[in-house]
Amino acid sequence: MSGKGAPKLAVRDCADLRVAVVAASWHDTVMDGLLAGARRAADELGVPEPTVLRVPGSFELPVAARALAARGYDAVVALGVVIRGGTPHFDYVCQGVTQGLTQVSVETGVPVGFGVLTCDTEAQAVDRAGLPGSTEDKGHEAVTAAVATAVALRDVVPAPARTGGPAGEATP
Ligand code: DLZ
Repeated sequence: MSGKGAPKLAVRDCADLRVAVVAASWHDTVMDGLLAGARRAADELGVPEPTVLRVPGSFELPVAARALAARGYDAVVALGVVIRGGTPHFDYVCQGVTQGLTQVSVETGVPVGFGVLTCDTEAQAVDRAGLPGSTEDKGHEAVTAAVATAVALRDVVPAPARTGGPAGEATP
């Protein structure tokens, strides 16, 4: 994916939204950039400072996202970076995290921002991590997209109807 064609999102009336970030721990420098971008986006949007939950690797992101989505957060953002190695492991981790996060979002009705970089090289990841010299800022993008989606959903579907219970309580 090229990143060309990204929308300029104007997100309004989100100051009361609660945002949680789940972040993997592999690849320190890139993760620092993604987390900083996520916090910067929350600050620019005017949402309260996000809760941040660290997990070991990207494969653990879905279960953490699921737990937070069930605890009343209006938007959850997943951050991670997976770098291709010499075995098919990369494909399994990427597939697991992508499908897992999609499932969390669809099953709970809570938007999950996808800030997981899946790259061939570390240089590609650095270029997308919102670091000095990076061309893209995927942590920032993921928070903005999740909050924009939460606002869009709130405007058309009141929370209890969306979740089937008290705010944030996901019912199967
Ligand atoms: C095992 C593994 C490898 C090889 N590479 C990465 C990576 O590039 N990025 C990442 O977030 N996690 C990696 N992991 C760890 C897995 O995500 C997971 O934490 C372990 O398989 C334990 O479940």
